[in-house]
Amino acid sequence: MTKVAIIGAGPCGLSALRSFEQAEKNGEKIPEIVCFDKQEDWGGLWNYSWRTGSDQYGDPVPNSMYRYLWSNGPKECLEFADYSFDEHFGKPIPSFPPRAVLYDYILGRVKKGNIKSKIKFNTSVTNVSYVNSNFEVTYRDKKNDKISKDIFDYVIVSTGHFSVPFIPEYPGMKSFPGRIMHSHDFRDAEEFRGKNVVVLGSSYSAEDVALQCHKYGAKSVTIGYRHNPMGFKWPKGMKEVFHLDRLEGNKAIFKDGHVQEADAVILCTGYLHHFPFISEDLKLKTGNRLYPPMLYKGVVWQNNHKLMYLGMQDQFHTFNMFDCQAWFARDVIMGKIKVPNDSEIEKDINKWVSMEEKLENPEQMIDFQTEYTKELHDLSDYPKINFELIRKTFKEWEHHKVENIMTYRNKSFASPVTGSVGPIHHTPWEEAMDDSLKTFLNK
Ligand code: FAD
Ligand code: NA7
Repeated sequence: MTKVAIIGAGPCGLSALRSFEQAEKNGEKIPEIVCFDKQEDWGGLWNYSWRTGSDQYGDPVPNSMYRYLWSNGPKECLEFADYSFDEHFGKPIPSFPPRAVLYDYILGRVKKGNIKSKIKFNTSVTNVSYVNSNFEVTYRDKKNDKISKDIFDYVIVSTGHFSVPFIPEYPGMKSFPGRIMHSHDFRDAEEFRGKNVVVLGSSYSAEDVALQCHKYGAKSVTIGYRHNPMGFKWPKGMKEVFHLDRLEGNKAIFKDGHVQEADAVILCTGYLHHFPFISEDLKLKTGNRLYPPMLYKGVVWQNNHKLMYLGMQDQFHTFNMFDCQAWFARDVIMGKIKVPNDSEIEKDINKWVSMEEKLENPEQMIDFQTEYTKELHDLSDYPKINFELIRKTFKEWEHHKVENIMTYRNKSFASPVTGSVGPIHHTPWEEAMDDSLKTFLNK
């Protein structure tokens, strides 16, 4: 019997498990599946952990999410086609839920069947190599400190790429008297109440960590961008300045001459695609981009079609794109989709990569990833979902952010699955301090 290893039980790994479950429900004979996750429970980054550094077994903690994290995009854009928010919550809910609500939704879809029984928790995959036309997968049962090896026909890598921080060094860091940390270790903005905070970076983490610190009472927040500023209309107490030059004592000195006293520096400098467990010939090497190279349809490893990567793109689209990838991977594995010859594959990858390299602004990037997801969607029986509405919603969301970065999360959108419109939330985001599911769902 064909054996498939799925590495990671975050949203991507769960999409893969769900895709096989759906095929089985349709009466198809599915391969034997073993999923490995190094955490003690499922949900990937959405499974909040207070831990930073390493866990009780000496393994690096993958989690990068923090308290008070509200979705940074409309939930309608990530909705599962086969499991709507209305179905899970029994009613329409507002468009920007906090982490706990999305976590509940992700798990709702996979809890009912026997998916969980296929996952080995507390199990780190430590090596994947291709030997004699099979994959050898080595894994460590962390609780019992036991190493085992199994043979698989296919491997799906769904280990995420926002877990291993990229940590640069600036002059003066060694003698800085305050705290220096990466956003990967950020857990609770309350820690920075009354403090002068310097945030480095100009992408999603910089934007959100800076806003969180401001919202939960930081004295000042200064964001240092390296190339382009985010350029939002920041509220009083926040500003954006050009590139950190050095730290001198507790002062942050920027290249535009700006000097800021700092109690803490938070490096929102992104993450590494880091796969220390995969042999060199199978390892994806890429920065955080919308179309990583060497992946046919963004999924199948160019040099070995039995190896798949899910969710390795930079992301506008998330959960439903992961689903489209998973359904595609499943159909390749089950022989329903034939991978073309090498030159066709190369042509297809080059086409997408060269389009990606020409993208100039967020609207074009949204269009690009929507086209990519739509193309994948058409290749499998993943249920119908209105990608044109998702495209429109993403673009409106971008405009709302430019209009007012403090209020974009108070807007509501229509579901691409059921058409129902999310109600306006009872508390504007700026005043909503409690991120629990109970408070969010209460009238
Ligand atoms: P992950 O969620 O990272 O899951 C990967 C899993 O693989 C983990 O459970 C990990 O334990 C496991 N794993 C890793 N290595 C191994 C190994 N060697 N052996 C065994 N198991 C392993 N997306 C949104 O749609 N909306 C948001 O609001 C949003 N906010 C975000 C905020 C932050 C701070 C971050 C970092 C990301 C955010 N994202 C958001 C994007 C996020 O990447 C996706 O939502 C999603 O979690 C990606 O799923 P994944 O399965 O690819 O990876
Ligand atoms: P991203 O989106 O990969 O962005 C990384 C940011 O880090 C980007 O703005 C980079 O600036 C910046 N960067 C990288 N190196 C440096 C140095 N040396 N100095 C200053 N700035 C630097 O990662 P995020 O963590 O923001 O987002 C990841 C996910 O988390 C995302 O999906 C969200 O949903 C939440 P550049 O643009 O190259 O000038």
